[in-house]
Amino acid sequence: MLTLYQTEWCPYSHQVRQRLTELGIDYIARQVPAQRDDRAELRQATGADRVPILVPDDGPLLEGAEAIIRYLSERFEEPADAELHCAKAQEHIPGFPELKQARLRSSRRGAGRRGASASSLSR
Ligand SMILES: N[C@@H](CCC(=O)N[C@@H](CS)C(=O)NCC(=O)O)C(=O)O
Repeated sequence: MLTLYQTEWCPYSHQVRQRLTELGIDYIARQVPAQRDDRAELRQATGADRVPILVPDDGPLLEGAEAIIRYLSERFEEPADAELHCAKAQEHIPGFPELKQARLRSSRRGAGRRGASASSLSR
């Protein structure tokens, strides 16, 4: 199962969670302290102290929304209701400025995808 180090208030983490929702991927959310200086456990586990950080099952960790969203978009199939999740996000979260960024960052989806479905990789 994928592990995402994140905080609820972080807009970059929000972009990643939205993309995980669109792709139908289950994941473990790990909370981190609000202050960067207090993130010793995160530093020890990942070598980094900013969120978001994604730890895949089978490869090196990814840091930052752009790298994570690119990885997810290339690695996992786009489910039939991905666009609907996107539309619902726009409907329920007025503005949702992070969403636009997330869509831009996933624009490479389909290129180099390895053909595994979310369910086969995340369970
Ligand atoms: N370039 C990174 C930025 C990540 C970032 O700035 N995360 C903030 C939270 S929104 C953070 O962890 N800041 C810790 C700090 O600087 O104290 C990305 O796109 O994900």
